[in-house]
Amino acid sequence: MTLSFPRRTAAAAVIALAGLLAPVAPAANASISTPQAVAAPDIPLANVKAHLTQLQSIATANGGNRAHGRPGYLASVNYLKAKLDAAGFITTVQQFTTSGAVGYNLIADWPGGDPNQVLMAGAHLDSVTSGAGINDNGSGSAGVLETALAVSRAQLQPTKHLRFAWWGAEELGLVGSRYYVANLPAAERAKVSGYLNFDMIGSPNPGYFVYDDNVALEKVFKDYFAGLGVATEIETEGDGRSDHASFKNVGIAVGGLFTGAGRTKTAAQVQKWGGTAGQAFDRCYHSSCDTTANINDTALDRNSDAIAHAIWTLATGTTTPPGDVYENVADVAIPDNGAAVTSTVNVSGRTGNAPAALSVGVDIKHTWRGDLVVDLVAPDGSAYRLKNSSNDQADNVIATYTVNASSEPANGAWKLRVQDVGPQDTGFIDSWKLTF
Ligand code: DTR
Ligand code: CA
Ligand code: ZN
Ligand code: ZN
Repeated sequence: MTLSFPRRTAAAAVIALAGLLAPVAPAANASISTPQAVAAPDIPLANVKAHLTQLQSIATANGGNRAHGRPGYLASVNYLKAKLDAAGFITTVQQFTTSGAVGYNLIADWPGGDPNQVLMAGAHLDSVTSGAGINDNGSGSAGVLETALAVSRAQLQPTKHLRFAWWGAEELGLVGSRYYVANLPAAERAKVSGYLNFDMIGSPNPGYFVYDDNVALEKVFKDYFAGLGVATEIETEGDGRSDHASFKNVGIAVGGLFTGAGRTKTAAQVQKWGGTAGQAFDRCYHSSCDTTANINDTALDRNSDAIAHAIWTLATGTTTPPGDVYENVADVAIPDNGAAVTSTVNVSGRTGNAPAALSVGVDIKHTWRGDLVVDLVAPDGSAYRLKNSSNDQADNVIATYTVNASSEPANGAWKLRVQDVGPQDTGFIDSWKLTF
């Protein structure tokens, strides 16, 4: 079937030709002077698990738990504080009393950043008395700790001021975080631009739940998981049941992640996440079996990396930047049922790696898109499948894909590769673009 497509005007053809000959500079609307979000590093799972091993040892050496008012809790505070002090944080231990015992909040400020824009991330460090509390909430504590240490390793100079916190006596009713917020002067409270909470992020039968209290913060996490190809659901098991509630109650924007507690995973959720239907997300919730054996490594790794993504994204850009667009508008004919063709975009002048959520905008004109296989090819040749062939008989592929390209250096020749693998239909690449 021969297809005639309205060809571009002569003027556009000149632009198209230019597109072939030279990289298109970032679109005019991209403001290079605006501090751009910097891509986060990978958070090593082994480091996070090493913290969990330490917390397990602390519990084992202190009556089997790390609960408020017990020696295991203060030993946990001292372990984290030593790590943070050695990494250059300004740490503060805030004392409070509840249920007849002294409790402790550990606060760690990273020097620098705008003191009037404070981004906070936190986790409760206490366990229940019945066990070591490794998933609840050693997992969140260790993920936040390792992200803070990654900030130090990177000597990050964020736009916002970063403050990390580990709360005492959450299990007694969010006591530590409530005490912190209640004793934060109103002028200081007003400077907190957001609080991110991480309570249970390594459940053994995990779900991927994102707090939906604030749309912008929720989007940061949803975009990250979309880049991994991991479906998420909004967190509904516990509005108000963790430390983010202390901040939300005074009007501070909150977000966070959760992998589930005592509720059971449905068959539909197993379809998207794997695991076991009809079984609790964490069968050892608040039990003595909440040990280092009660962790799903994939969930812990993904969520720890998501914490870092959120910190880097929210703290290093003044707003969500429009992104720098690199586009090629040259038409490239796609041979019917033939060899793959490519269209190149040259990226230069950037620092570090591409983002975990690299946006790939594609505009391909074709009358039987099921014939088409589409890949993004990174400068080093790594291919990322965007679209497989199918029996979809509709026209055109006009779509935006999100690719986790965080392992790829940003600069270089990126290619869109398209192959028509079925007979009797042809088309062309009309344009495509990368948005960083
Ligand atoms: N309150 C937490 C566990 C928990 C239950 N539901 C949610 C929802 C969101 C975060 C945490 C939780 C605890 O037992 O520590
Ligand atoms: Ca990781
Ligand atoms: Zn708990
Ligand atoms: Zn918890």
